[in-house]
Order: sequence, then C-alpha cells, then structure tokens
Amino acid sequence: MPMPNPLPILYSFRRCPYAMRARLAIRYSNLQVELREVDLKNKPPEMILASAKATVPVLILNDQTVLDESLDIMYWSLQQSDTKNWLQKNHQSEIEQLIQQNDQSFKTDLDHYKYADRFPQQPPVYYRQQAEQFLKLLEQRLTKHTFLIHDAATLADVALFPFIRQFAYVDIKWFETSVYTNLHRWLTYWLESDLFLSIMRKHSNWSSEKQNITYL
Ligand SMILES: N[C@@H](CCC(=O)N[C@@H](CS)C(=O)NCC(=O)O)C(=O)O
Repeated sequence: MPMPNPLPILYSFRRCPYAMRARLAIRYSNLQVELREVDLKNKPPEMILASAKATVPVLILNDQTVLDESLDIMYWSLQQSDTKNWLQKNHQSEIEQLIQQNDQSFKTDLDHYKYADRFPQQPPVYYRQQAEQFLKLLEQRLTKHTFLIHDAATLADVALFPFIRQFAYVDIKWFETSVYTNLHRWLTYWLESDLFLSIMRKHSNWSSEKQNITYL
C-alpha cells in the first residue's frame, strides 16, 4: 500500500497577526496541516532551514514548496477551496490595495503606537493619530456595507482583522469609546467568530525532540 501523503507543515506563532491570517485562511478552506508552534526567541532549526528569512508563518507543502509570506499562504488556501467567495475576483484590485495599505503604512503606524516608548520623538497620541488615518478609511467603508468591500466577508477583511485587533488592544477602553463604531462592530464580529476562536487554541512549542505533533 502506498504511504499516505504527509500533511503540509505550518510554522506559526499564536499571537502573530501574519500567522493568524494564514491560519484563518487555512481553517476557512478546511485544509489539514500539521501545526508547529514556534518560540520566536528560539526558532526551530528546521524552520530556518526551510526559510532563511525566519519569520512566521511558514508553510511547507508536500512537494517541499515553501510559502513564507502570509498572503501567499492565504492565496494558496483559497485556491484549494473558497466556498464563500472571499477572493471576489471582480474586486481584486480594491482588495489588494487595502491589504497593501495595511501591510505598509498602517503596520508602521501601528508599531509606533504599540511601542511608543521606543519612539520618544513624539508622544503616543501622535502615533495613534497617524494610525487613525487608516481607521477612518475603514470606518467609512463600514458605514456603507457590513464588511470592508461589500456585505459579505472577503480576503480583505480576514487579512486586516488581526492588525486591527492589535491596534484596538493597545488601549481597548479608548477604542471601545472612540468614534469608530462600525469598526468596533466589525472587530467584535471577527473576535467572536467560531473561525477565530478555532485558530486561537493554545499549543505547546514544537521541537523535533519532543515529537509533539498537533494539527490546526
Ligand atoms: N511579510 C511577512 C511578515 C511576517 C512577520 O514579520 N512575522 C513576525 C512575527 S508577527 C516574525 O516572524 N518576526 C521575526 C521575529 O520575531 O524574529 C508575512 O506576511 O508573512
């Protein structure tokens, strides 16, 4: 009897927003992968061997193809199965533009706000206001429809959500009482979703010595 194909391997870190978006897509597409939880301060040599960049997430496919960009992992998953049409090909450039804004300028502003003590050139509120430019744009979109692109979730919602979550939790009281009421509603929807809860289960750190095999 031929040996069954081993599962793809996902190196991940529970609280990393990039790893979260990859896990969200994989779960949504109902794909099975072996999950290897990584200690970012002590990364497994097997992961670094596969991807010298040494960032999470990293997905190793059965044919040894290595995907070490979260967006590539999302696209790979949705190409296998996209039952609710998250790819929305007719909105493709709009989706890509939003994700690019998130991953570039907003991510920088978010890091400045989150780690404001490392950037004493400006007070924390300055960095928050910089980040709010992007929040305003999202809020405007969410006054028009339930999700960022239209009235159903797309890749854009899922790719951005872990970063907006991170922003909100820098000062959750401020966020909850801010003017971003639609964004708050949208964030709550994702935080309470079965999909998100299912990808946030805790796993002990993986190592080849421990042989602790877990699945997403
Ligand atoms: N562009 C990459 C970024 C991934 C990334 O920066 N991940 C962070 C954790 S959230 C990381 O692994 N940083 C390396 C480290 O902490 O050593 C992607 O989209 O996958």
